[in-house]
Amino acid sequence: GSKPNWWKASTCYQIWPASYKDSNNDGIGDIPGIISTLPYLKDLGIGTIWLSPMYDSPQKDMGYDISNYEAIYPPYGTMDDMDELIKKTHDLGMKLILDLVINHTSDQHDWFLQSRKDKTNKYADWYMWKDPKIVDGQRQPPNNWRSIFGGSAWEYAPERDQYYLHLFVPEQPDLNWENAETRRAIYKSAIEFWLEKGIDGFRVDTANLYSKVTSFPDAPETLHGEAYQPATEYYVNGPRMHEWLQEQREAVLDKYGDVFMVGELPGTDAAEVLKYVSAEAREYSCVFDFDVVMLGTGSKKHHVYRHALPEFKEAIRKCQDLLRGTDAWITVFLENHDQGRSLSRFATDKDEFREQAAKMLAVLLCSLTGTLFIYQGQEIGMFNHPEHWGIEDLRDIDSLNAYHDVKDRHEGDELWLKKAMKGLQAVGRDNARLPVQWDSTKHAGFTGGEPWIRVHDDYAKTNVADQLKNPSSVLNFWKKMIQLRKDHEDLLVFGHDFEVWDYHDQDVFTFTKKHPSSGQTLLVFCSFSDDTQPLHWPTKLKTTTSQLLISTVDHPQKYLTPWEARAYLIAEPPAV
Ligand code: TEU
Ligand code: CA
Repeated sequence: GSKPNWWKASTCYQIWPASYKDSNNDGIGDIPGIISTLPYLKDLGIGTIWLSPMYDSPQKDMGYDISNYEAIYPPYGTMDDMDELIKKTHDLGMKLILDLVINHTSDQHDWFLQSRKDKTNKYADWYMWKDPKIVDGQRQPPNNWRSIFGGSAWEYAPERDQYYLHLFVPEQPDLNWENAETRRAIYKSAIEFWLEKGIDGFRVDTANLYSKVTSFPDAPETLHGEAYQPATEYYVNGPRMHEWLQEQREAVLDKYGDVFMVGELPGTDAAEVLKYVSAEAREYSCVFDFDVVMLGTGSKKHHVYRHALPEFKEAIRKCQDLLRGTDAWITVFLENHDQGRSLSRFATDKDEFREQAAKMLAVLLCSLTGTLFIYQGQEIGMFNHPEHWGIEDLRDIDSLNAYHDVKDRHEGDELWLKKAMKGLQAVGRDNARLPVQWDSTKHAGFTGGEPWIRVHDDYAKTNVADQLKNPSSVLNFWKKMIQLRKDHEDLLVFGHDFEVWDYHDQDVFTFTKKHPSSGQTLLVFCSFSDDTQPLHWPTKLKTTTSQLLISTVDHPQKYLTPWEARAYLIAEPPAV
């Protein structure tokens, strides 16, 4: 049909339940806390809420280790709370999507508890079991694959005298998608159970890792001298991915209408992305492409470096260009629960420029084509934790493993530990998982109890309550930008022919894109500089009439002040 998909122009907001809002003062955010803020999200202009895992879980990886798809983690609330959240979200005219984590379960999921018992039970083949490799009479993992969170990707289970595969922590065994019965059980429990309750779709976790190269060859040595090696070529976009996603679409999703499926697609280049998201394939509605958020990262956290602005422009162009001549759809995002804060990583968190920079990033994001995702706290300009925080302030298993990996390999050497902490301060996942700063009272109004993770030192200066009162706050600017995106939907959400005009410029990012039908052009300037910068007005647009659409400053000049952004509407089609 010609009716556009509802999820294309909907602004999405990601909630990380543990750190969002605590309603009963046990120090942990919860579903009633979320419900209490729905009017706030509605008022901000949010159309869709993505709720990170709230399923029952031993919380080895903050709920990405699910022990029961059909139950709620008790500290987050009850199934009644969840039903109420679904209803109230819909009553306010918003949509709700959940996290779909089906590459692996928790080792405490009943399927795995059964599976590990012996080699003959009903669930014996539901996970990826392999015999040990015997080297010099010693038991070894079946191959040298490295877990994404460090160490071997295999864990020994004496009950079966076998190893099972875990791409993440040992408590996250990988499901065996090769088994059709397992796939059917996954669809039923993880997907249909929730679609029956009326949710509107899923953000699909590790959406391209289900299919492994089942001969399980050793990976080549890329981490010099280490026992376990990155093996992504054997499990990212594996041989049967597309077959299974099409099965999932036909057997399950098509029964429920326009279900929004946004896949997380790490380690995948543009050509490969298209196989998942072309409107013909319909495997996913769109995906999170990692070109931008992976900038400056390496295989270890402390390999992080500050990218140059041209690399950032190029990564954004690459994503926007997925639309060129295709029927695909894309997402726009700079933050999620796995990333450092965007202000710190891509702009600046210096005191004097932070507000301007946060508004500039809002202009940038709201000007890009695709479904826009913002992450809790981004709307008030939260930024990374201070450099003086120590390892005892961090909670994330990925961060703790990264730290101990450095500590073990360098025998506790102080300089190495400093380096490890520096990496985590820049890209550690806890940065995004600090409590939302609701007001300037104790613990930032997140909880009346003791928060499960340290509150950012800055909460008295950066919080929702103060920003709601201040018309020129970052929060009110975001609200204005989200509204502008709606008012100019054709151009801002659906515009095409993205073009960068100052590719080599290290200080300013200038781009244009075109309205799908009217001939209008959007021209955007974003400063990434602590200094005043000249405007680079594209020559071919010089003779046309322009109208200022939005600016981050009250009185825009002929030049850009530090971290300023503005957008113009160019009325006529530029003469070629
Ligand atoms: O992340 C998948 C992923 O590829 C991660 O390894 C990511 O690169 C990493 O978090 C960076 O440190 C998803 C979830 O988003 C993440 O939170 C989970 O921990 C992971 O899957 C396992 O479910
Ligand atoms: Ca609570």
